[in-house]
Amino acid sequence: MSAHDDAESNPGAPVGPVPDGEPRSRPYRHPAAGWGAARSVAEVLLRQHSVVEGARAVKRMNHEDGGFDCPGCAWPDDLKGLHLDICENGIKHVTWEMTPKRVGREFFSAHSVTELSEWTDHALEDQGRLTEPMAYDPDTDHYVPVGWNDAFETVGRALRELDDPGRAAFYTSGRLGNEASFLYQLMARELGTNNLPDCSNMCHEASGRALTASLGTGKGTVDLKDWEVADALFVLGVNAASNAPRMLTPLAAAHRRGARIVHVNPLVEAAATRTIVPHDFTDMALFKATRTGDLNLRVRIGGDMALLRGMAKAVLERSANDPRALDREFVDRHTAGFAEYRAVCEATPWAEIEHQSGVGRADIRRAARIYGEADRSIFCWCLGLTQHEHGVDTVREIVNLLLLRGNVGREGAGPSPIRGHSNVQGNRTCGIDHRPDAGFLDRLAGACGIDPPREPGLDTVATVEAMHRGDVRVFVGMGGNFARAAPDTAYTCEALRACELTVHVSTKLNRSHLVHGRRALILPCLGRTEQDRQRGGLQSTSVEDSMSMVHLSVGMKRPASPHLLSEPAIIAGLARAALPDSETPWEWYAEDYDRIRDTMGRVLTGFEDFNRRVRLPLGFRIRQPARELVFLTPSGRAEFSAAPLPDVVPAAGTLVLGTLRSHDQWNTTVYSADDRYRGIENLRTLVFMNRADMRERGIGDLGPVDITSTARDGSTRQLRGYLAVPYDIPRGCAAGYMPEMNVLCAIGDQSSQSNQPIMKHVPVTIAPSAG
Ligand SMILES: Nc1nc2c(c(=O)[nH]1)N[C@H]1C(S)=C(S)[C@@H](COP(=O)(O)OP(=O)(O)OC[C@H]3O[C@@H](n4cnc5c(=O)[nH]c(N)nc54)[C@H](O)[C@@H]3O)O[C@H]1N2
Ligand SMILES: Nc1nc2c(c(=O)[nH]1)N[C@H]1C(S)=C(S)[C@@H](COP(=O)(O)OP(=O)(O)OC[C@H]3O[C@@H](n4cnc5c(=O)[nH]c(N)nc54)[C@H](O)[C@@H]3O)O[C@H]1N2
Ligand SMILES: [Mo]
Repeated sequence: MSAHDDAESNPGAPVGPVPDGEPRSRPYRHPAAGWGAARSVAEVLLRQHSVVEGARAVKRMNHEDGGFDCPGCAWPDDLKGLHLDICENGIKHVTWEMTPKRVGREFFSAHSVTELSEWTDHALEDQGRLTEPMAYDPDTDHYVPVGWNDAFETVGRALRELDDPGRAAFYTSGRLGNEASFLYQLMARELGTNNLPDCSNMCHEASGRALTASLGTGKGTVDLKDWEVADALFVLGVNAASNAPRMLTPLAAAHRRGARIVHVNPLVEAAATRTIVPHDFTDMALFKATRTGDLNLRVRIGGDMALLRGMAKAVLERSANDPRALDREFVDRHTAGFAEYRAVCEATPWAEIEHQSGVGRADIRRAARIYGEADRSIFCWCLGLTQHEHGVDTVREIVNLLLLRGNVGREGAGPSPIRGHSNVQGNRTCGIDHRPDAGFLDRLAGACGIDPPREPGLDTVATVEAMHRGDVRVFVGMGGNFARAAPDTAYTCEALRACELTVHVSTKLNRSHLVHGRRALILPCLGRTEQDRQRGGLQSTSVEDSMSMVHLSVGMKRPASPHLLSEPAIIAGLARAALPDSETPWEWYAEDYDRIRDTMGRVLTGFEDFNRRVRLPLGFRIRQPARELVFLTPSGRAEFSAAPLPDVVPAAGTLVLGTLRSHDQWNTTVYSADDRYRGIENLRTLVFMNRADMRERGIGDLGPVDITSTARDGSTRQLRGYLAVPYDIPRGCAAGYMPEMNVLCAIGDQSSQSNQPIMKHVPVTIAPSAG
């Protein structure tokens, strides 16, 4: 065993709640959503003692006439405002924030940090909302109350004392509103660093890089109106029923109007078969399910690029007899690199495509036929495609395929990445980016009178490594749960502990508060559901969804505690303390967010007249040049990419493991130990395996196993005593839950194309538990 063995790898305690029954696994045979979802919501409301208020809040969620944006996923709001645009997991998420439970100073004086470290992550968050700023006291090993001004001064002094601003890192989790994001990056850059790691480094970094290289636009080009008219929808590597449940509605609608839907996933997830449309109450009453899939391709983990290339090969083959198979005019007028791409498709043998994708050519041809018969196709994807070494090439392969039939820049067609956190896309738009482009920095300098640094900053993995080396001394986390979310739990925890100061702006207690630097602060903030009153009156913040719609979110609930500050106010306080002579009007900004928006309107492309447009019903859409056939690439055209296929087939005796979410969790927040759509009860420390792979290793149903990962540098990491669940997953593939399995993801194993940690392709061996 290496230094990373289990005792050190586990930061103290399990993530999920202590199950209240025996672990169980049985096939789930019902449609997605419907009454199972309704029951699950009722249970959550009851558990959080918030039936009346929770139900009232749900009615204010995602409403076009004001109301707050669901802090759940980034799926866009229903354009017509016809539906109560909500879902089971959004409701769970909101209720979790709105809980009446509180974590006050008495709680911290009753429990030392060492004691809390033994609690499960679930128990920590379940204590309720944080209520006042707390500072770590090393003498007593307790968090003790601290005033806001003292807290700001602690951070300010630590930042002022650094010999280089690059010794601080400012992490963002994707819930932060646009206005706060803008202030946050302004603070970092005025200090002199681009060290702005964010959760996007772990989810859609590959998508942004790929779309920028291919189309000159780092975002999807379609919106919900396009979803409503597409003839074919391809859904790759996303567990929609759990992670973007509002997508079930357009999927079902698409099927009803005759569109074809193809799912590509090693697992047949709940959204891939049929759903009871979540807010269609007649459907619910009649238990009437709508199909949401025509074809399921069970690709091997990492095999998507080969599958997509196979589809392209089939399209090209067909074009020999049927010229309409290829949109030659589009290719000639708008693209570059077609000849090379065609050559690489022709040169890739079917046998290799089948071997690498794990899908037979007849099925690939079937998918290609659906694509070829559709006038307008949309491809959407999430982490199943991005968290791989070759994530960028795979997303570019999607674009290749779209370009062949001119499926970019017109109605009902195009690439549609499914973003994760509710405002992760907005964070980037507003400057949370460790590799800012020069134009943005120039405009920032002009509008804000600062001299921003030009050299790239650190992303998430690089930040962990720099903290571990002692190069980064101050870590500020604006939301999120860095200790659990980042790869290589043991290493990341060591890195956080090596810091001089760790600061977390949070709504709830989590693991990252307990894995702290020499000094540490917890700064509690308002949640999105809460009223944000500043000197200038009641404030609203804006967010951007997966489809580039920017709109306002207004909290309606009384704050969880009178001592909470808003995120913009906290950033302003930190900035003033760190930059006492700054000419940026930090306090003035925090009094009225319209003022921040006015400045943003001068810096951000597409945000002209921001304050007026964001108040239009449903807000406004940021222009995507590629949608208008304007490609901001070096050639001025959409670029094909002719990358070679990677070898993703596991070596003999090994498996590849993908880490994923259960239905009952939000990233590192785990609500229960159940995973309804996968038929799991009372169990999170599991690994899904193909039955034949289990048999070959002498592993029985729910048998205990040890899972050992081998990193590129040869080091190994292990989880012991997990239970093997036989599952319908391709041979050679295995899957289990994040964040528990982050223990197995080596810090250095990141994609050379995007620097994204490779969280869906971890080489492992699995053997019956040594006991
Ligand atoms: N309720 C809820 N909603 C969420 C979240 C949550 O935790 N809970 N998290 C939010 C965030 S931040 C994000 S980024 C998104 C994440 O949303 P998802 O991307 O859906 O998240 P994962 O659970 O990681 O699931 C990845 C999916 O990819 C599949 N997969 C794994 N490997 C491969 C592969 O090689 N190829 C293909 N084609 N598929 C593969 C898995 O089987 C799974 O269905 O969801 C957001 N929404
Ligand atoms: N192995 C593996 N690891 C992964 C992934 C994977 O698929 N596999 N997915 C990665 C992805 S895509 C992501 S996005 C990351 C998620 O990483 P993070 O975004 O860092 O983690 P979350 O679990 O979403 O953060 C939860 C915490 O956010 C705080 N919070 C909640 N609401 C608010 C708010 O309104 N304001 C503030 N300031 N704080 C708030 C609460 O204190 C809560 O404890 O994990 C990544 N890690
Ligand atoms: Mo994410």
